[in-house]
Amino acid sequence: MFDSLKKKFSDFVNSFKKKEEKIEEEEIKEEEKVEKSEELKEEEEAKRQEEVKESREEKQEAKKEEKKESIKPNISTATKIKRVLLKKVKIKDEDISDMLEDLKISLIESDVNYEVAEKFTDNLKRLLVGREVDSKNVEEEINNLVKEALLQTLSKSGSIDIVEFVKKKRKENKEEPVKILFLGPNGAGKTTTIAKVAKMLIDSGLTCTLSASDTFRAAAIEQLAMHAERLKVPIIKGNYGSDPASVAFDAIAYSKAHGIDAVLIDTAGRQETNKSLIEEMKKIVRVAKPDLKIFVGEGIAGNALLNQVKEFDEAIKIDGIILTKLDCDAKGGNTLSILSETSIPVIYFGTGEAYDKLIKYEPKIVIENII
Ligand SMILES: Nc1nc2c(ncn2[C@@H]2O[C@H](COP(=O)(O)OP(=O)(O)OP(=O)(O)O)[C@@H](O)[C@H]2O)c(=O)[nH]1
Ligand SMILES: [Mg+2]
Repeated sequence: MFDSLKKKFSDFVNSFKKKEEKIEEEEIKEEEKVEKSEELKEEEEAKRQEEVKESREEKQEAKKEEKKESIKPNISTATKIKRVLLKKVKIKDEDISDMLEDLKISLIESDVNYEVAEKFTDNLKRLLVGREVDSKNVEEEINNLVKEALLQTLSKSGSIDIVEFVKKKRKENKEEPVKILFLGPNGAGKTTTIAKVAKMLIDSGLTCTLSASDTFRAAAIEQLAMHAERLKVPIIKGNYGSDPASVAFDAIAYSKAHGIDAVLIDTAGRQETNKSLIEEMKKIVRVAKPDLKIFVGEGIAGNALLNQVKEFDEAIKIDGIILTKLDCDAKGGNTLSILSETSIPVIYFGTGEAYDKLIKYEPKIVIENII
């Protein structure tokens, strides 16, 4: 009797176990199903994003092509007849007047200052009208002359490679760190650019200290300190409201004592119209005696940028310009305004928020954006 009870009990336990196993199996299957459907969803989302990206790129490409199409000479009938008969033809006003108008609009749309765009196209007209070009390639020759004129203006005022500059200065003077001051209007990207420059120096085997000389804006010190921590570089800070020049002085003294190659000095954003803040800037310059004073401006700032550059230059003499946010629909056309109206070199473009998004200025980037 006991045996039969035992068997019954064991059968019951076995069937219960089997049921449990079945439930477990079903649960696992269910989980796998959910995982698979999530994976599928992720794949579909990635595919969708890829498609959106591709279509955006296609549209941008099409836009570029459209633009290229629109900025080309519209050769007059008289010139067309002459080029059949002659080897060389002279460019006439009516061959290029529409093209120059299109170019002017394109320049203004690319953030070139209006007067600069007008001056540039007027000069171009003077350069082109009456010029003899190969009759078989009139359009191509005119296009090349336009590009050449743009290139000439955009390559006007040298360049500065910050890494090479620091290396050279340190070779000349091993006692002193190289001091680089960053200044410019509010929110232009000074602090972010400092972090990018620090990364560039570190990657080239150089050392640097950050000077938190923006003691004015709330959280400015913490913002720079966060970059210092990420980049593992020393930072010298003061209290909010303390003298920014004395923070820079301390950072220089620290770097000198520790044999550090460069001091990157952050400053508070200021408008060129604010007299007392410009005076404060002058004091920082007097105390820190920077080797480079770099103006950081937004590539998307149109006419305002040229005024800012001129005013800052007048107050403290700027050595170089970094234009940021070129990834935000900016075409860098204001480079043409700066290089036409001042002799200050544009040295780098900021093309994103990440540390590696700082590229050397190249005229061809702007030319490609304009035409
Ligand atoms: N897309 C893009 N964003 C940038 C670039 N450079 C800076 N930024 C962003 O612009 C904003 C302002 O940058 P900051 O570095 O704080 O500017 P700042 O000039 O130090 O600002 P203030 O100290 O307040 O005057 C931040 O959100 C940055 O991430 C760039 O090249 N591209
Ligand atoms: Mg800042």
